[in-house]
Amino acid sequence: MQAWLNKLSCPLPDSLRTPVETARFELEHALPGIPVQLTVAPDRGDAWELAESPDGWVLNGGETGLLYGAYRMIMDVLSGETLRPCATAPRYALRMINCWDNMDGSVERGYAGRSLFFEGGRFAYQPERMQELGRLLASAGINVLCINNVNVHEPAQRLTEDFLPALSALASLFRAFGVHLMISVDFSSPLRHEVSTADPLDPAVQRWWTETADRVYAEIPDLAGFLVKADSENRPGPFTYGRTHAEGANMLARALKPHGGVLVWRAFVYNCHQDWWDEKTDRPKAAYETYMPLDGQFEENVILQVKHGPFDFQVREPVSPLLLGLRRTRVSMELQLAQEYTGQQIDVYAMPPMWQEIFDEVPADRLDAVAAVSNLGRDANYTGHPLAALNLYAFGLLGWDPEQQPEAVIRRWIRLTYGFAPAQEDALCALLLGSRRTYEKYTAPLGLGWMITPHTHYGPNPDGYEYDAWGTYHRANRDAVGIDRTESGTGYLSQYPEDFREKYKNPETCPDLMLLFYHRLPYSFRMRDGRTLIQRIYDDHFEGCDEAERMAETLKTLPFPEPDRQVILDRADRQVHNARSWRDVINTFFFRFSGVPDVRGRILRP
Ligand code: GCV
Repeated sequence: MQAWLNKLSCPLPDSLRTPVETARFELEHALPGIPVQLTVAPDRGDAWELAESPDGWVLNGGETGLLYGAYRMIMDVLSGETLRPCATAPRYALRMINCWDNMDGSVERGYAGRSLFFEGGRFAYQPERMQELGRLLASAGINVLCINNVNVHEPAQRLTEDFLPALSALASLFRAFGVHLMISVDFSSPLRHEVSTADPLDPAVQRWWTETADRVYAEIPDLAGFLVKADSENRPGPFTYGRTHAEGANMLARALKPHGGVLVWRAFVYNCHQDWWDEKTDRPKAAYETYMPLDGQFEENVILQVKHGPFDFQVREPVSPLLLGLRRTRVSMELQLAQEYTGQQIDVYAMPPMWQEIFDEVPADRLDAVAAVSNLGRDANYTGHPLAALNLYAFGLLGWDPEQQPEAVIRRWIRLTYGFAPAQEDALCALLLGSRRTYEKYTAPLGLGWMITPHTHYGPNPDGYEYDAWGTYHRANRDAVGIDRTESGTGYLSQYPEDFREKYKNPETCPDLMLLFYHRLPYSFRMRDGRTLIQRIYDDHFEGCDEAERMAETLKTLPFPEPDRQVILDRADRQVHNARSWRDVINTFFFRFSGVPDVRGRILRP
């Protein structure tokens, strides 16, 4: 079972070494009746062009371009579209998947089984599955795969001698699909190799990293680079030595530079030991405060990777002010396919509508790269929930061209994956398009986020993080809820450009769905449609739960093939259970605090 390419049943031979060989093989086997001449233009990279000739088609492109073009032709034909001459190049040079896989085989925030790459502290993978994965990634235009967790644990932390040959063998499987591997490294690694410090300005540390990069690149010359999580959630980093993140990142970048590697440095830095009494510190401000003063100080092969929102992949967050502010730094925007806070691949949650909102806010020329935390695992269908494969596919397509409309992407995925009749395709498409909004309605209200069960992050717990150290407070009491993030409050909003501030600063005009992100409001606050804030919260939760119930009914009517059908229906039942639990817990929480009954007399627990 290969998600959207399940119609391409031809197994891939071991002999494939280059993207051009793979392009040729795939075209010959998937489109045997369509003559396609491949012409390589090495300098064109990922770009490609398709033209008609008297004998058929001519596909011209860089080596990887030909592969992307071949998959596009195949998917056009498989999804019933007519081949047309066209030319295209990706908007972002790096389209990266970040796996949070540990070498013991577990996956941090993984909801699709154990690691595809590791088990028992070693590399352990099925070569055929790696080829299938290469095919899936390349067909979606994804070109970088970081295989290990940003929280680097042993033995990856050590970069041991046997790590590199195994990494090299894996890299050669993905090479045929134009997918470059990347590895997460631990900033304190030198300390594990008899260097007494990890201070980035210490010559012994610099030497250690240079030699390490030389060793790594001797084995894997086309490694994309290193990914680093530093000074974040208790990971080591330059702050220990009184150095800035530019000093830390640049030291590593210089070691990679002779090899053409990039250093991806994550900007997920905040105080995770906050005192909940402290009302001055506001976690969403942290990344901007840390990195804006460093804009322009990074080496040119450093890419700063910024989560799309200022918190951490909540259902609704504003776009990170850092993404709008940085001008002289190369930037990657990080999305999360793993549904950590969005239903854990049990609840249906199609991401393209959410991403469209994000891409609309970030000027296209601000980004060099996009990255997404993986939703992959060893489950037969790769993504746990068969419908979650849409998110992987859509990430690749939008990383190539962020202007593609969610509906078009979703329809194309349905056609490739299930080939339903038009009415069924319409029903599934509508369900997927609405799934994020539904999920949003039955979980934490109006931009508040975070009312989840601590640590596992599935299911409701309104006070789960309220008296904790993670900086994620709603501060609900009997009169009001939310945090004032305008200039009269924490000042977060002043990290944005003027037009953005104007849009959100006034609760009377702030878009409803962001209201409680920016404002602290009494339950009696009048929404623009005349309802009170508390009534809006109740209504959304009743509505969201009703919608989840209807989604489950719709899913039952659709002719999914087995084994997908069974998995989808089981998970739909669990989603309904989850939605009812959220509705009841959140509504009860607010009812108990406010004492305000539902105007429609629906039952709330006293
Ligand atoms: C990999 C959140 C997640 C962590 C994750 C972290 C990150 O805090 O809960 O599991 O760690 O984000 O993005 O680094």
